Amino acid sequence: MSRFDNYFLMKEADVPDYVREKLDIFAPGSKLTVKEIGDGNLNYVFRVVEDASGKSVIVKQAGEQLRISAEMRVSTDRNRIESEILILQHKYAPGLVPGIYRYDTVMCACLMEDLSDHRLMRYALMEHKTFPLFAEDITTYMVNTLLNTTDVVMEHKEKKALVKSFINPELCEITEDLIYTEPYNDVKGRNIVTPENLDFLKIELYGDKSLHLEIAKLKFDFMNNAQALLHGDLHTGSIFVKPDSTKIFDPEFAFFGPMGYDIGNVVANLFFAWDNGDAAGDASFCEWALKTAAEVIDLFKKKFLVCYAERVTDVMAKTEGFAAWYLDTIIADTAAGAGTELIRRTVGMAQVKDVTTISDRAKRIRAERINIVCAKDLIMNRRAFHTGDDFTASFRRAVKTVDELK
Ligand code: SR1
Ligand code: MG
Repeated sequence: MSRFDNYFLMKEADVPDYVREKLDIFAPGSKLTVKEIGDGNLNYVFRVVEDASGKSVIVKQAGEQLRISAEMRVSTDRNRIESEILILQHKYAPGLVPGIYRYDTVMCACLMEDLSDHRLMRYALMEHKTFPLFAEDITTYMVNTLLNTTDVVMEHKEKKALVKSFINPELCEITEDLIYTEPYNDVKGRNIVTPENLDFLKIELYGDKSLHLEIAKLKFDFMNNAQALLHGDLHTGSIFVKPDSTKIFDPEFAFFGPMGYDIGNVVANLFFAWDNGDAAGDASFCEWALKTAAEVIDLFKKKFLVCYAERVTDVMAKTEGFAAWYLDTIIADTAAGAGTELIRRTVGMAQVKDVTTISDRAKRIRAERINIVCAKDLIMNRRAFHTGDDFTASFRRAVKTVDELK
């Protein structure tokens, strides 16, 4: 019998006993220091350090209520999903995800590698730090984790079994609501709108019926196109960086969906980094952010085609012309994924600090409008996006449009 045989939400004081019970890495009786360092909207994250040796481990536990809102309750099974996908991704993208030492479906917690020598990418970007390896690393991660879990590569019955084990209905419902519904109608009254932009958003989002039609199509594609095993929440708060290393973590929204959703999230979050850099007048950082966004698209395409040729197993997927057609649909989905992320982080309940910390009112209003104008182009004209330059040209056009409207 152990006090960890039944679920409860741990406090810092519970964690040393928990870690000693689950892992054998600390010396018996040694002093362990625990700090809760969670920064996301959902979970509790404890860093445990053995004072004498400096050895450390992370314990991540899913609470029954979300940190962002006590009224929102989401299955704690998300911790199993996160642990299992990280174990799988470690196989496909070694070195690019944290190691999982153990996970526990009773306490809904996992014990994982401590990456405290890295920084959360969003915060580093908000200091306008640049990461030359990022486009290479994130595209290797995306091609390897996404393409290898499609029916193009994976044996079809094995893939269907994986689809089943990564059914993630409650976390998907959050996405269906926050990304594909509420930004367009505020149906649950949870949107957060900068008051000076309310009239603009009423016209551009709430009142635009042709936009609603495209979002409806995208919503049902997100829900029904089990193309690949997605990270599901691939923003810069789900990425740790240091100059020579990138680690992608926090895939609790994982499920089988359209891969452009992940790729588009990365691109949109580089645009948020631009917003912050531009408000601070850091032109060279802004150029890096856009150049990197373009490289993410172009490197993804290049590596995708190489990996496709090496790994394709399905006979029909080897048909001449199919790989290029399939990739083109992924890039259109990427444009849509970038657009929906730009919109939901501007009006939805979960926003991004890159934009919300812009203290100059006029600059923040401008940044939000640029994001919305670019987003609509990305969504409405998604099939016209093919190259990295197409994406950054859209963003630059949005800047010009908003500045000319002033
Ligand atoms: C209620 S959860 C809000 C957001 O936080 C997560 O990180 C996801 O991005 C989700 O949409
Ligand atoms: Mg998260």
